[in-house]
Amino acid sequence: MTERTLCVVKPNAVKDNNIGAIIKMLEEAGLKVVGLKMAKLTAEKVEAFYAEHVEKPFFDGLKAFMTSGNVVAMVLEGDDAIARCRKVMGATNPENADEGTIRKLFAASMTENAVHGSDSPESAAREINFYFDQFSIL
Ligand code: IDP
Ligand code: MG
Repeated sequence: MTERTLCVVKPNAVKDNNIGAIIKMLEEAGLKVVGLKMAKLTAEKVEAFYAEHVEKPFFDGLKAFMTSGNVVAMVLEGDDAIARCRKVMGATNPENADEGTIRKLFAASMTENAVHGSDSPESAAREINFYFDQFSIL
């Protein structure tokens, strides 16, 4: 089923000049970029985006990391885009990520794990709306 997902290149991967490599991997997996922007998140934005994680012990570190530099957000479209994107991303903990995945190649740690990808149709809709208005998506 054709669907859309939100993928975010996190600050470590932007700093390491891996934006292009990451988009290339997603495109080669059959995903189409239909929205794209660079942004710098505030603490308030990170708290809103990661609302389900604010009480977690790792949240302060996640917030410091996600506000430490620029991110690149994109809307990806394709067959089973949500699962497809997460497969290319690899496991949350890069130590558990499969060879050839984005996180295996470009993550620095569990927190600095290079990319975000929506995990359900509901999150995808909310997260796309978080970064993009209707006039900036194809
Ligand atoms: P996901 O990004 O693979 O969907 P989530 O569990 O939704 O993983 O966690 C969101 C983000 O929070 C992760 O991508 C990672 O950056 C960070 N994170 C999650 N769990 C931990 C942890 O146990 N230690 C440090 N950072 C974590
Ligand atoms: Mg998640």
